[in-house]
Amino acid sequence: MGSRFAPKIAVLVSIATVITVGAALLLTDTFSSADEGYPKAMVTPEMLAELSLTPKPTSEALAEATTTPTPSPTPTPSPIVTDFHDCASNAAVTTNSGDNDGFQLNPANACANDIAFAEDSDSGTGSPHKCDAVTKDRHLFYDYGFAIPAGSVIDGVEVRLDTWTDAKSGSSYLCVELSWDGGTTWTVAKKTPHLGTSEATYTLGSVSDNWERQWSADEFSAVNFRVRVLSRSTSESRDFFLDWVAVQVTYTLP
Ligand SMILES: [Ca+2]
Ligand SMILES: [Ca+2]
Ligand SMILES: [Ca+2]
Repeated sequence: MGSRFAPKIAVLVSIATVITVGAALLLTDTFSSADEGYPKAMVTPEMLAELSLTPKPTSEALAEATTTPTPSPTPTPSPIVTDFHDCASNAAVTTNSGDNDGFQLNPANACANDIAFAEDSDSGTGSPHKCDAVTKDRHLFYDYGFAIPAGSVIDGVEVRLDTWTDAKSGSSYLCVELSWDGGTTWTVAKKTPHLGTSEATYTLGSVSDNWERQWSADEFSAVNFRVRVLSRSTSESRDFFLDWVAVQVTYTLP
């Protein structure tokens, strides 16, 4: 009987030996090759299967995915500023305007920002000292070359005056009125502070100042839009100089 089972026992002993040696080698590898003396992590097939599973979406994530996104609000169009435009035409007002010759010397010089200027010499004939007086000179400037798209909302109009006088006495200033119908009807007047004896820049109106009326785009055409500049002073010997009368419009596209 002992001889009958001897080969099987030998096989079992061999298997046990292999297992023992294998375990010893594994332990040796585990503890001898770890960098800091820690054992290598053992990853089981179950752990691998767990790692490779696609995570189930949570109910919150599903709700998020199926919610219709909120549409972005339509952006408000930004106002457009034309920059200051030069005039291309001018004309003295020849009735009810003091000497009735406006800026009689080189009036077109007021249509460009440079060293050349227009002059209204010894303006007017007397009081009262206010914008709507008919005793002082007036001059029209127009044809500003605006091309504002129809339907635009006009946000503001600015008139820039580069101007000065020959002396400080006379509390001199300039008034400006605007027309939208070729000179038939005029806005309220705005005026500069008292002028000095060297060139200074004054801006009447602002990017949000409509001069007390609602404008339409076509009212800035060469035919319709007019600037009227009025020289005012308590002195009849005052000379007014005007380098530039420019207009800038701020508008918003429809
Ligand atoms: Ca004059
Ligand atoms: Ca200037
Ligand atoms: Ca000029």
